[in-house]
Amino acid sequence: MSDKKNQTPGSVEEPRGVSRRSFLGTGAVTGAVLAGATALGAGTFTRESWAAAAKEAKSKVHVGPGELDEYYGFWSGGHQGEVRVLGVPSMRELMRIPVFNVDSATGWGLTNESKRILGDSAKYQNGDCHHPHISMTDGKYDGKYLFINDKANSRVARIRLDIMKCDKILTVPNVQAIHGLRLQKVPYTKYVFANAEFVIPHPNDGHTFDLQDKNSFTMFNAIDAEKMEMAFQVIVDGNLDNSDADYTGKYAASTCYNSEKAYDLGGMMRNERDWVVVFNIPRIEAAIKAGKFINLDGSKVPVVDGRKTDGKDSEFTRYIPVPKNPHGLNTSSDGKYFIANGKLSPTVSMIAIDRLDDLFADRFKDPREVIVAEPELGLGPLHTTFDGRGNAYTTLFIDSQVVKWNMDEAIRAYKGEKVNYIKQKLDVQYQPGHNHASLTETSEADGKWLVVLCKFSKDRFLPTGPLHPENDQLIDISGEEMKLVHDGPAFAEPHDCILARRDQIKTQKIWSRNDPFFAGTVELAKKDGINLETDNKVIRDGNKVRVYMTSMAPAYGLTEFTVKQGNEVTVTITNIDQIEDVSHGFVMTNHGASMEISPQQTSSITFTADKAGLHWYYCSWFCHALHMEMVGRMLVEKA
Ligand code: RUQ
Ligand code: CUA
Ligand code: CA
Repeated sequence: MSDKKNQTPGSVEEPRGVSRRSFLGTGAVTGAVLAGATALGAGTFTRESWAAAAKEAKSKVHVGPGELDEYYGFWSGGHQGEVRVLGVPSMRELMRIPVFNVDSATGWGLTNESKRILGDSAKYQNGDCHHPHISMTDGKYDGKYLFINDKANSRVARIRLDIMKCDKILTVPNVQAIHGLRLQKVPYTKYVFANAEFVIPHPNDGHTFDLQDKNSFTMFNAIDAEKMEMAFQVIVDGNLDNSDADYTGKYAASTCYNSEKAYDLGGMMRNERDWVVVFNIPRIEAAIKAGKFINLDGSKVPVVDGRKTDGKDSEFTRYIPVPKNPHGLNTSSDGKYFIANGKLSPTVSMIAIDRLDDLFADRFKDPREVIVAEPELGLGPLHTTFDGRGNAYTTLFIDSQVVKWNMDEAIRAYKGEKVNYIKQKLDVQYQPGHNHASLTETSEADGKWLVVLCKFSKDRFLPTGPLHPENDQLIDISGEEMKLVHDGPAFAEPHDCILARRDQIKTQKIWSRNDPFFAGTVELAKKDGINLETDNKVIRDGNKVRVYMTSMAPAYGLTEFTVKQGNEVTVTITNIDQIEDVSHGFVMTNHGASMEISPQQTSSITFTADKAGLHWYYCSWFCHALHMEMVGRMLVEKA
């Protein structure tokens, strides 16, 4: 039966005659299983509030044709493996940056340049991105790099924001599943901090499968952000989920949901409290400098042991008990608190960063003395973000809400004062994971926009079969009241996103001829005595044939080349167009070869000419009125 009352203005008939409430009922199963909750917070949204929000949306979100957005948004592409670039507040998708996936349009994963960057891990064609973060100087985005994790194959990638291409990928050794990822904020992003989630035996060679073995553990990882090499690893108790760094450059903190080191659901929920582990970066650096480290399982990376021994803390870490299976870990933009989100507890735990020196100096009897508040917010708190005005916004997965609360008032309430720190609860659609306010990870948090990344969209969009899009919602937080202004369907699954002011990102209009992105290819051409900007030549080297040509709209420098059947052919093309936006492509039909060649770029791709006969190649980016005519032939002679 159609339930018109609960429809979004402008939406179509309820799909398949199922009411919104019954959709919500289905969703409740997920939440109920997690926390033993009996009902999903269906909320109190009405047709009237949606209508009001929709009206608001028109004025706030509308970015007219030809107008530019105020913010860049970088979205994780989840297990699709890419990074997406959006304009905010319009939520228009501007670009996709392939990273851990294979991309037909740009040739990522197919070209020699991308394979060089992918390195040994080019054999994996999947990835699972969660956490995109922009490099910082003095606690502000410097616009240089964006880093992102790959949970699936334990990698970390770096994207150069001037060209919006991935330029480095590192596989973290001796761990499984890089999940939480955050950057050092101060004095600059020297380290990328990356949590490896799963506990594994060391060496992981089948000698044991026992997670309680003393050599079964996971590690906290620090990566040199400029070199994209491992800096150090820290062995920890329990597992690691999310993390963040502080505004002094001294501490990083991570949540652990599996302090039990269990291998099953029941086991992982056994303890009422798990913990936040805090890392003392200067102490770790000092130990490594003094040579006090070990190497693990054949790797050269310095490793220190941050586990407790006989209940005694190591010099590198402190474990702060917090309830229960905590998930997100967020540093408040005022630099004062690490906030651990309770997930199976309705609370978040506020850790005072200015008490951590005393904690490491062992001045407290109980490590929980660093906790200054533990406000109760609702069911399933996952992540918290900040508006720079003293308010925090926490997603409640099970309640399907975002709760706005005041940090100072939560601290006063913890001391026993009667204050209501909760300012507003806003229904979101549905089951939110991450949320992210504009500039929230920096000291410049400006409290304008909040993106809430909902895991379920249910009935918010036209139905697309059993697989639904996610729903990334845009909320105006500039006033006292949060207002939902936009629904944005997204493909699997943008766990997290980050917003930067548009003036913080500076991009190149066309490639520089000496860009390191294709320097390896330029180097090889030099060995063949080729001038890439002028030469159109075929070099024969035994079974290998290297074809060099230019491209300028609407023609390739070579419209024909001949090889022998079975030859390994490398086609290297330099786009000598200087005009912004005149990208060419190269596709060799029936050979699985495709690549982008943007203005002043050199791109190359290698394939086997295994079929005798004539094979057309063509330009794949519409570059000119005569784009269809931008073709050539590969003539393959019978072996
Ligand atoms: S985690 S939904 Cu992969 Cu960022 Cu929290
Ligand atoms: Cu060049 Cu189309
Ligand atoms: Ca647990």
